[in-house]
Amino acid sequence: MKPTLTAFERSPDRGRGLARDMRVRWALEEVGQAYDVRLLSFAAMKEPAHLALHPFGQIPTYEEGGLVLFESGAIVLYLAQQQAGLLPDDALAKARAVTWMFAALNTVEPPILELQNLHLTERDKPWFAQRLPLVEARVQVRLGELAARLGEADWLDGDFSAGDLMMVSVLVRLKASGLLEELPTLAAYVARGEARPAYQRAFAAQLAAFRSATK
Ligand code: GTB
Repeated sequence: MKPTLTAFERSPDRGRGLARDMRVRWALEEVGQAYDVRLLSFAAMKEPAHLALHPFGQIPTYEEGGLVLFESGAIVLYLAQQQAGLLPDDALAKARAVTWMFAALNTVEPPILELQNLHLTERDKPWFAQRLPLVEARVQVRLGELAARLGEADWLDGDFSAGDLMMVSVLVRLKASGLLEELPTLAAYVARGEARPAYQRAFAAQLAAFRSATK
């Protein structure tokens, strides 16, 4: 059964692949699962039909037969558990890959979100200039720790896994900040993720959706 994903009709990132449907699209491409996409306006996301799928009125959601999932992490984990290609077979290696997924979502993404929200909503506030270096420093601490663990390896724990998919998805949100470039091994890690054919296909699909909505 072909699953259906929801995504922004007109992503505020203008097709730069920063919205959270991108990580699900990437996972679907990695496991070779064809999918449909239902594009939603901001208004439609808050209507009862969508709230029945997503209690917080957000994207992405994932529908497959009678199954409805929300939360990009849960969706990627489900896909990785159902189909080969994103989690190792060995139980302990699998647990470590899942740990990296949680690390991406719970430890690395929050300070990155804080930085993005600061830029988005507090740029005109009198405290912005004082707060910016503090928030950037919190991101830099996490990036430094992550770079130390990655070392010279290609991926976080052996072969590419859903842990790397999630970590790269979180780190790409920093591209405009210049902070990634301070750590060349992390910048190269993100570039390796983006160079994967599955990432490229997912990126192209979400960009095409944005372009067709805005032409
Ligand atoms: N924890 C949830 C998950 O991982 O699925 C978070 C989902 C979420 O935040 N969805 C956002 C959303 O639906 C879109 S991705 N927002 C609308 C709302 O809450 O009303 C977040 C996002 C939005 C825009 C950009 N951008 O423009 O760069 C990047 C990321």
